[in-house]
Amino acid sequence: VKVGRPVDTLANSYVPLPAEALDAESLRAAIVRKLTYDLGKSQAGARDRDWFMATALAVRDRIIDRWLSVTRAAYEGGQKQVYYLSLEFLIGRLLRDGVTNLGLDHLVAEALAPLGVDFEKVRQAEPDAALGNGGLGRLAACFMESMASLSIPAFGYGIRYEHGLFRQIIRDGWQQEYPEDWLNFGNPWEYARPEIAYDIGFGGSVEAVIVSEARMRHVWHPAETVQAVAYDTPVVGWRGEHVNTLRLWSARAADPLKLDAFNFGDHVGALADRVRQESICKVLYPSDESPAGQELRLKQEYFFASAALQDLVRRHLRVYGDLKSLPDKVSIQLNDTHPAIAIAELMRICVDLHGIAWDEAWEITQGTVSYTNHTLLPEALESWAVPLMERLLPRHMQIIYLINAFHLDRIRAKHPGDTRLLSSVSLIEEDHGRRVRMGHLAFVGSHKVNGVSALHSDLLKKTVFKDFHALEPGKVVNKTNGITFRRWLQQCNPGLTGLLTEAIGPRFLDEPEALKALVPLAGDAGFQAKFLDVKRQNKEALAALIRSQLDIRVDPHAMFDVQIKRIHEYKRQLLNVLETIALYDAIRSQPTRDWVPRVKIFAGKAAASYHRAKQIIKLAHDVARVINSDPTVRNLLKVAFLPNYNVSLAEMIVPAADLSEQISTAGMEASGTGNMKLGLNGALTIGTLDGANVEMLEHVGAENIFIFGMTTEEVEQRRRDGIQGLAAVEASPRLAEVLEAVRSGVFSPDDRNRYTDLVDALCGSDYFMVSADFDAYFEAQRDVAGRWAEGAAWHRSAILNTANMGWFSSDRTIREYAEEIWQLPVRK
Ligand code: HBZ
Repeated sequence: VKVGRPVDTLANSYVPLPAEALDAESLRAAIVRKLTYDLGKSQAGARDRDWFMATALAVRDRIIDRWLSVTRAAYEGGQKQVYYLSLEFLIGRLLRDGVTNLGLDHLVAEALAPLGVDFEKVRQAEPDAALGNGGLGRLAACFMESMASLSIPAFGYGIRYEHGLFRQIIRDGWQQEYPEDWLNFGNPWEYARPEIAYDIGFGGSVEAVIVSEARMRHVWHPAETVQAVAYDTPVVGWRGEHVNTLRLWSARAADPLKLDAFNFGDHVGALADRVRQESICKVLYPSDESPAGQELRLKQEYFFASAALQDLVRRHLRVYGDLKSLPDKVSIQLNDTHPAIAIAELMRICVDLHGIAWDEAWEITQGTVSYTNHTLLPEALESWAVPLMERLLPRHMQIIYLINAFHLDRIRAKHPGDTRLLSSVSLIEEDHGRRVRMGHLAFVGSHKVNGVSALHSDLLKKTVFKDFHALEPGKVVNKTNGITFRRWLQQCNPGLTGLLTEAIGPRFLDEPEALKALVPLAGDAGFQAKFLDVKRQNKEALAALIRSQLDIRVDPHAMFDVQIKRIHEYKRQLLNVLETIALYDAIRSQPTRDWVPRVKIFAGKAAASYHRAKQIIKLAHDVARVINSDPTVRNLLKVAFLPNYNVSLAEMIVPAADLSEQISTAGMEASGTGNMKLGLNGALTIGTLDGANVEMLEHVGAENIFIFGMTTEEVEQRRRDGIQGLAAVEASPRLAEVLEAVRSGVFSPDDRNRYTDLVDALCGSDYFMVSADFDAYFEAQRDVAGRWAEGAAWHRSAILNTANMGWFSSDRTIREYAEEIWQLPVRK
């Protein structure tokens, strides 16, 4: 019997699935069995959460056979394996992802309905797994999905944090952080593998054993060991053909308790070591683009990097017998420098544990490892104090010294006497107390280093890695980021997906660039009306959410102007808030003009210790309160800050956005990926020439994007010239008025000095060019309003954004990694 999904949803392949997966009744029976026998609940007493667990377990069963068989086939077939090492995987909810990739979405709803259970409610009962901060972590999640969809055998390695990114609560306009407990009710997607555990050492001493006259062997005797235990989550690719593994490590104390202390009545002391050791995987560091810097963070980094390497080395040895073939069979991708200690660890494994000569070990390491940089912000470049490294990882510190010595020898031989060059490329920074530069270690230990957009990769070569690039031209390459269209179009926007399928057929589901077939429809009034209708429905859903969360009524016919991302000065939410105030002033001074009604929507978290970012959140709330309660503004302007931004909230906002704010200071946003998600869902971008905006401009055409502001070079020049923000303020009566209102306490009558330091900074160095770019931004926003008022012209541009976003699929990105960095054949 031929089984599979109905042919009409298939573009060009026929994917067989197990027979029972196609039948709603047997799926229903399976769900009820899980509810009864795995959860011990009756149907009558089951809540949405229970139905979620039961449904997830039933769906999971349909993944396992494929998972086991493709994992086995990958070894047996001798295929190269990719290992993506990342301290963050911002995966969000997984049920809809699994269900749609298996083609079961309609079936699950059908299975649940007769039970009186609404799939949408069940879906929303899943906690949002926030094992990441922002872009870097979400990219890792998109890449995992794309690798599975392209049938690239891959493991993601990370940490199973008990508490993901904090829950953001806004009290009186201020952000407060509360712990997040995604694991409280169990996690149906993971398989605990208590038998897959590795010892991870810390501290202690290194013994040098003389093996022969010419050889010395180093033995590390750690003072303490913690076990890393594997938890596996299957990652299903599109159409369910391939399944990879996300393996997250949890810390387990080697000795659960000191029995003698316990017996002497010290019940707390008996557990102290255990609590300390297991604290390694307790919580995700909430710092985004600023290094956490503490000892626990370094422990996390080494903990998961070492576990990952032990695991992959063991797997490799089982099949191939020795480590010489590692570069041919394994690619290790470092997601920023957080796992960079893996370079020293792999050297230790090769040299100390397997007796491989240093030079050969170095070839193996460099041939296997590559590194992705995600930010140029100088304060984000990780470094660790040498004394801390010596204490925590004494053998690794020796290895790093040796790597550095050989590295500097090579350079000295080519550039004798160039002390500036030597100190610039040294792995050890000598100026501010001795520190290990993790970016330098990652660069030297990799065969390829990549940036995440064309502009960013270019800037890497000109700034942080300038000297390295001159020494090894060709090592820095570009891999412009992408997003998985399964989650960011098909799942989050079924209305648009249905319309696109009806209009251009289902080919784009497998080949994102086929969205180009929409281009001829962009000017078609009938299609525009349908496109608009889908957008309207998505906006109605978001309006309902805004109403229920914030008690603010917004008109779904108004322009939804959206800025959603981490709160950071360089991302310039402040610029957006100031423009909002200027618009408010303008509406009040000319109330009868034909203003375009707008809703300014913000969402994002600030790092807990980032005072200025929290102050910006407070300002957004102060401004929202004043504007939303001013009757003279009527419905022309509303401001809504949605709390607790996460992947699930993004999935609600992205399909409903009309305008996408991508307004970072030029040269500072490495790529951005929200820009791609919003563009794909038909939002027009207002943005600077920064990150991947530059490439979006090339793809969508200048008529369909609003580019404004200073270029990277102009920003650099203005900083060099030391031009103060005051110059821009004096030249702009509009900005002067806005800043005066903020400074004098118009928005903070309860504390008139609340924003004086903020305004001072904008008049002073204006490092992020908020004042300098203000007028250009204000003008660009008027162009936006003008286009909106034209109606059809806006819809045309919106459709062309969707049509031209195919290139920004993470499938394209992953193909490029596979071809250029991993040297791995990919099915076309
Ligand atoms: O990575 C982001 C970039 O800001 C964003 O432009 C890009 O699209 C995204 C994916 O490539 N970066 C991060 O999320 N985080 C960091 O870059 C980071 C770097 C060092 C740290 C912590 C975070 O110590």
